[in-house]
Amino acid sequence: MRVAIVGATGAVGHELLRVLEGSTLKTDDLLLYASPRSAGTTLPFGGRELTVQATPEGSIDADVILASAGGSISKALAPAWVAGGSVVIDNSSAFRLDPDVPLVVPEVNGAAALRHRGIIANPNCTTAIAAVAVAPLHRAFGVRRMIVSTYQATSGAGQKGIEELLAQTHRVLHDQPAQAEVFAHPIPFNVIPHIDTFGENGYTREEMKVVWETRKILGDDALQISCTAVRIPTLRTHAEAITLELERPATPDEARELLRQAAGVEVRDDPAGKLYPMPLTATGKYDVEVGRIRSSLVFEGGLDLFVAGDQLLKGAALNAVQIAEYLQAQGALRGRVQG
Ligand code: A2P
Ligand code: 11C
Repeated sequence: MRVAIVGATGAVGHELLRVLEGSTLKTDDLLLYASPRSAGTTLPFGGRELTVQATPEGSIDADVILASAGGSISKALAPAWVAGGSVVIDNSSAFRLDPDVPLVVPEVNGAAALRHRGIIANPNCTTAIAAVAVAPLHRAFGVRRMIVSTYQATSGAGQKGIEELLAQTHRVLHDQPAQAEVFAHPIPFNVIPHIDTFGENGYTREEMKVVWETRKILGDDALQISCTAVRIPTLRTHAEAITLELERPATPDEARELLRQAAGVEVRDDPAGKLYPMPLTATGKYDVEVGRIRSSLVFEGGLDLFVAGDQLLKGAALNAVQIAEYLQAQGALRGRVQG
């Protein structure tokens, strides 16, 4: 099984390497690609140093390509990768809404991955993290309306987002002005209700991704969703407050019990013991933390909850590797090197 990572030097790329090291995906050979700027640098994997190469224009000789170098690279190169016989698991938004491309969170709709025609899309991080928590509730109680407010980490903007938070915080603490480059405004000690571009309806593209992608993953076009996406000065975990109107009423106890059984979820819900989801505790964790589960004061029989998930893991690298693991477990990924 030969696996390639395109965008290996980025924030998600680094996590792909770490997740692959602990993965059940049998990787005999790993190829690393990035921009020409990174060609010749090395990254550690399995006790060895692997050399990064410039991403080629055409096909890549790999069974699986994990792509995380941005939408324009995926759009331009994925067709050649597929033509060359690779299965592409793409972390960008380039193909997510394409009807021929499955959009997959394995705990929720893993079987959809089997219908791929070469490309499988990894969802937007905010969407994937919410879907892990909401899908079991949707299955049991039927979510009719969903209102989401997000608290999104700087890693959502890649390595440069993390670096801007750290460098600017240092500057502010030393009484120097913070110049925003990656974000629309200085991020230290601020919250910015602006992620991606604004659309004609007043919502940002990030907010509309939550709407469009959640419907596709849950397979429910009737689901009504509204999102306010906010950037906050944290490193790499997205948190989300979620309100659900349900078709069949649920108590918080029923929801907690259901979520305790759900794959990919850690119920962390003991307010008296100061136990609830937080970026500090969810960072580095594979499971999405869910807590503050309570009855909605607005929607009778509905629920309010708070969710925190590592944006680079479940929101990106982990989910991508889990898709490959799922395909392999289903016998749908045949490596060139058998054994
Ligand atoms: P590089 O580090 O050489 O710039 P992040 O999301 O953290 O910003 O990472 C983006 C990833 O995409 C990096 O690995 C980056 O490589 C890679 N990348 C950026 N531009 C290109 C390009 N033109 N071709 C291939 N990879 C690219
Ligand atoms: C952010 N959620 O936090 C974005 C990053 O659709 O893959 C991921 C964008 C995407 O900035």
